[in-house]
Amino acid sequence: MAKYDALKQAVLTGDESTAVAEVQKALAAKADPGDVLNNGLIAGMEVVGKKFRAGEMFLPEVLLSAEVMHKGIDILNPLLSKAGRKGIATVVIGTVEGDIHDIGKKIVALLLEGNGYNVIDLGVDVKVGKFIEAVEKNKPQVLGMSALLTTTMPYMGVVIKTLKEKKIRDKVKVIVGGASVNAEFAKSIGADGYAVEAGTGVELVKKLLAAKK
Ligand code: B1M
Repeated sequence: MAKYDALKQAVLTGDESTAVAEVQKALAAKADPGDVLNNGLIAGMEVVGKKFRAGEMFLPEVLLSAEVMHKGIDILNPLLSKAGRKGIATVVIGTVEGDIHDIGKKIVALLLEGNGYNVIDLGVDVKVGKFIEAVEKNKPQVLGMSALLTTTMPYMGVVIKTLKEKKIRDKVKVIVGGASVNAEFAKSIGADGYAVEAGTGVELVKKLLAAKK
């Protein structure tokens, strides 16, 4: 059996007790928490995404898989954060108003934390006022927005426009992501960057901050 196969299978079948046991077993065997996240939990969720697109899984099953993945992430979270907490820079992140998809955003936030960034996660269905308030109060180097619906992605443009109106657009790099977003759209709304998945999201943040220096 390949590494983390049992964990991936537990995410796929929505088997919480096995998933929790497999995460604990891997950690007890001194596995790297980031490896368990990427090659166990996320890899399992990727299979779920593929099966859903192929019509082989339905929303309630996907939701159950997501919950199981979150239980695993909850165990890994303190270890991931502790491993990399250097506080290189601050990132404020949230899923935009009208959108409650939080799995991808949470993964991006986790990987950023694992890479040493301070992450302030505003959650889901975040209104423009809350984004602005968080930028003004915390003075992050990066603002990240996630949207999974074609109906909610234009809201990212509303936030950027408001940052400009408040004259704080040049104080923060803005990155966007989520299943419905692409590089062309990101450019059209004036974002500084777009990432297709969490790993490239971290690379993008590093690149933008290095260019700022
Ligand atoms: Co929703 N949903 N959903 N859903 N859902 C999608 C997005 C959809 C594509 C499914 C479909 O119809 N094929 C579709 C959107 C269609 C469209 O607009 N084009 C859809 C719809 C229509 C809806 C509802 C409207 C359904 C309804 O009620 N009729 C409704 C909307 C609710 C709302 O938000 N107001 C809805 C509800 C839900 C659930 C609540 C059931 C659940 C969300 C649970 C939760 O998040 N807590 C759900 C789910 C699970 C999905 C799918 C199946 C999976 C999303 C997911 O978690 N993927 C999704 C279909 C799909 O994408 N295949 C679908 C796994 C995750 C790891 O990937 O989120 O893409 P993702 O994140 C990636 C990258 O995109 C990137 O990194 C992540 C990790 O690699 N990334 C970033 C994400 N954010 C980033 C930010 C960055 C950088 C990278 O920088 C800031």
